[in-house]
Amino acid sequence: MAIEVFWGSGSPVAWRVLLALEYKRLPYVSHLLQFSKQEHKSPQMLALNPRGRVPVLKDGDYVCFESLAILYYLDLKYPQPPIFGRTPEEAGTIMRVICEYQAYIEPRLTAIASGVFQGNADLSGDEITDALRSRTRCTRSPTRRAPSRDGCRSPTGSWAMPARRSTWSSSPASSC
Ligand SMILES: N[C@@H](CCC(=O)N[C@@H](CS)C(=O)NCC(=O)O)C(=O)O
Repeated sequence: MAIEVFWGSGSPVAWRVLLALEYKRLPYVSHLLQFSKQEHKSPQMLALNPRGRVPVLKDGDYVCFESLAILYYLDLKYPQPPIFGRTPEEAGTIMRVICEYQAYIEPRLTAIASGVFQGNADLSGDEITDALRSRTRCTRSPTRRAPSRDGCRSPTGSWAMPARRSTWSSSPASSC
């Protein structure tokens, strides 16, 4: 039975799942739902995901939602090629970047996207600028803090600390 994916246009978390399926070259049936018609809140969809959000993945009788949970499921069920690393060190670094993204970047991106697309940002112009700068710093961090073979120790020897700490810890908005 083919994998089915329920998703919505413009949803980055849904793109995660589509990208993973493409990366793993898994055949799947795509169900593009119309947010404007509230198709993701239909009784059929709420039966799959009571939160009424996408993406949702169905693989035979198994149903999964939450994009990262879906990726994790896919990686265990269809291991090649792996998404979450080939070694414990790679896995640790990948998970660290995911956790940093979720904790420090995503809330700011959501605020920025909300301001840009819906015109209802809670942030002032200065805060948006700071959030954008913060995002840029975080995006660069994985290469700057590449792990050595003995784990997540950075080349400078400090544990997961940024190379130029002063630029990361100067204000609450740049806490990543
Ligand atoms: N943490 C969830 C987020 C899911 C989510 O918020 N999806 C949005 C699209 S990006 C959605 O379905 N929004 C429709 C709604 O809330 O009505 C994940 O990673 O899957």
